Amino acid sequence: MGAYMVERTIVIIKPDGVKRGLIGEIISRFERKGFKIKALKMTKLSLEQAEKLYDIHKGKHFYDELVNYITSGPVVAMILEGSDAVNVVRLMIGATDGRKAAPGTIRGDYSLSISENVIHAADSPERAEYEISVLFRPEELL
Ligand code: FUP
Repeated sequence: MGAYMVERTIVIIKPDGVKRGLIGEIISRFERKGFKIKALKMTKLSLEQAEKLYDIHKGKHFYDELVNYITSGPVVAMILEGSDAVNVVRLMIGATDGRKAAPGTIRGDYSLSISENVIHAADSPERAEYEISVLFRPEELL
């Protein structure tokens, strides 16, 4: 029910996606879908940024591996804007485990792993704003 809202979300192409040369492919999918790219950069996450990004997973068995992994190499972070952006981007990236993600989704097409699953995207509008504040400085936003 109700009208769809134009919202923004954050996507991070993870170190495996960058190393494997999937940056262009992934950005292209979001552009063709109709999202506006509102910010875009390649960066390497500090330990502090990684711990903030994954604060909700602290204490879980995979937390240390997760933080080590996301800080292991460059990532590409972008802010996308469009109708119902958070949900639509989550549909486009697919289930967490690349083996279970539907074909046609980014993880479904490019990953066979739960930890090296190519891409991260915020799972709520509130979380998107928080993660944007972790990855981007105010002057980097349009
Ligand atoms: P998602 O929102 O699909 O990225 O998935 P989660 O928030 O559940 O998990 C965040 C990240 O933790 C995943 F991208 C990969 C990693 N993870 C593991 O490495 N092992 C697990 O069992 C679950 C998640």
